[in-house]
Amino acid sequence: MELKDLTLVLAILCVTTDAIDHYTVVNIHNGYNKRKAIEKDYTTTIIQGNHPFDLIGNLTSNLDAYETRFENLVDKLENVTVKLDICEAKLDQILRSIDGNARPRDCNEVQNLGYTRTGVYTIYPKPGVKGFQVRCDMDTTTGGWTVIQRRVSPSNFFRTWDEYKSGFGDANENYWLGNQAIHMITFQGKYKLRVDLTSFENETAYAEYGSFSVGDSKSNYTLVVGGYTGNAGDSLSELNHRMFSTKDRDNDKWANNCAQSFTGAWWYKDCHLSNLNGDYGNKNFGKGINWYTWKGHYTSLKITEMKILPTNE
Ligand SMILES: [Ca+2]
Repeated sequence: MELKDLTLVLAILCVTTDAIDHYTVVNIHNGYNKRKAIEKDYTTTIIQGNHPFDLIGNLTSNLDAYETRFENLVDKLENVTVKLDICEAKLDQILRSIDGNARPRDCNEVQNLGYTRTGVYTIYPKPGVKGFQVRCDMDTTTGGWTVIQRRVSPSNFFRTWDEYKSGFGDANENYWLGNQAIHMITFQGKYKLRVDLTSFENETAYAEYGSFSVGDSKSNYTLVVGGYTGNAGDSLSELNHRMFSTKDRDNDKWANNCAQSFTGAWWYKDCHLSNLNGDYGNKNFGKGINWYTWKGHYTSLKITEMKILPTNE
């Protein structure tokens, strides 16, 4: 190639390159313009409120509102919880006051109130009558037994009419509940009697009577008893319809005073097959704590308990 030709080629190349550069610059310029247009478009839509960013903004503010409402609900729920706690405390107080004001008429009702431990409780056999303490046997058979007599150690039961009327002793140790109280309890419903006996050899036996009641003071606390079952033998039914006697009040069928002669107090006839209020440990004929059909008249028993339970009949 001659120099003239080479010059021509270079000239063409230069023109082309320039043309390319110019094209590039134009394209860049167009791109810039397009970007500006898009920006302008964005700015317009944001001002008009239609932009997705604005929707997010709306959602955010809605979310804030919901959060506030949720916080209010949580506050209200906390208030309700506090009020519910107050209600629960009041209900508990009411239930306890009902329990405290409950007036069980006997140990069976004491048991029904939920007290299941053998021990001393207060019962109210009659409306308006001041309560008094009794021993409740919650362990024998079904539990709920109202203990009316108890001998567990040397103890003086050779007492007067008035003492037997109102009762004496300690319900946790040796005691007679009292003829007036026994009358009140056994006249508020139908009761059965259970007699639990223990010898000094620690043998045990019992006698149960399907019906048992004690009349009022005018009847001299007449015994009504019947329906024997058990393994100690029946040493009480023979005294059915007998009046109570003490050393100072002779209501028996004997010429002399049974209570005085046999150092006790009982529903003596002429005189007895049983003498549970007799002289503790006395082995003389008929003077000790006797249950004739089990241990005869010469054996004084170590432990005795007389207890009553309402019957469904
Ligand atoms: Ca007599």
